Amino acid sequence: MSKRIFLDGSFVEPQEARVSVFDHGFLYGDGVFEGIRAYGGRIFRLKAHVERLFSSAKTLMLEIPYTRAEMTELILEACRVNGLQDAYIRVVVSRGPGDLGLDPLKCPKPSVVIIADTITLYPEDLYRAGLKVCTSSIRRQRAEALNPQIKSLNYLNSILAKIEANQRGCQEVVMLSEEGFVAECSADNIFMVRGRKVITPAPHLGILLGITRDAVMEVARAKGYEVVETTFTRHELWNADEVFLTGTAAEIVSVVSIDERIVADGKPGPVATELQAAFRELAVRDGTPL
Ligand code: PXG
Repeated sequence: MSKRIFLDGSFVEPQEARVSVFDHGFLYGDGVFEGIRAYGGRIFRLKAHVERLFSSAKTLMLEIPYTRAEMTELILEACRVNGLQDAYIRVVVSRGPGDLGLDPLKCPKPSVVIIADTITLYPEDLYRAGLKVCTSSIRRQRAEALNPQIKSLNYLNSILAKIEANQRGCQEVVMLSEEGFVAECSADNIFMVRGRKVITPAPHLGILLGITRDAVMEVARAKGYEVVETTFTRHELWNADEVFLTGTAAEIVSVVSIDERIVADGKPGPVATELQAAFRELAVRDGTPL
């Protein structure tokens, strides 16, 4: 069954879900988005996603034409109208139609789109085998240029890195900060394990503050690990006991090879496996019911 899509005030059939070619989301990547998951009839960390959407929009001075409560309800409704218990939800707020100049003042009405559908990012055997990743020559853009905390429609920095991953036969790509420290991946945050420490790049390195990252840090603390947000280089990453990635789509996925260095014994490690199970357990229990 085709999924009905929320567009500017009502749920419409997919073939009617069209936005203008004059929309500055299309012309300039001027807009914000969220990717959200529902597990077993509950939307995971819905409040945090809505909050991040509004924060991204605030920085861009993009006025979302709904309150946080209304947006929350619309996201829940997008799952309900499509009978989805498990879903991947994409919320997009773009600057809306304007003229051909980039001035946002010429765009009086933002476009709001909510697509609720299903997703599988990586096939299940990749979770069992672990990912091969490489470092991109493209540095994560610095916060002074475009803060990676803004989940904007302009993903070219990530896409340029992802192109390199594709060319080298890697499933994801490590992006470094301008200074050369490990920052994050093209669409995932990164963690490493050393003994009982679960370590991830600190926010000041210029990363998207992932909602899965947050949940994984919580879960790791609850399991008795010491969680550290810090600065580290690829040397530490290559020599870690384990490396794994986190993201709404990927959840938690192990990395077994980085820049042709095999991580530990080349198999997904016990900590990532334990945290993955704990995360999945949290995800079905913790969300906002539909
Ligand atoms: N870093 C970046 C740059 C991201 O785009 C994450 C980290 C993880 O954040 P969350 O809040 O999801 O834990 C993201 C996730 C996808 C997809 O379909 C994911 C993202 C963007 C576009 C597509 O996997 N963002």
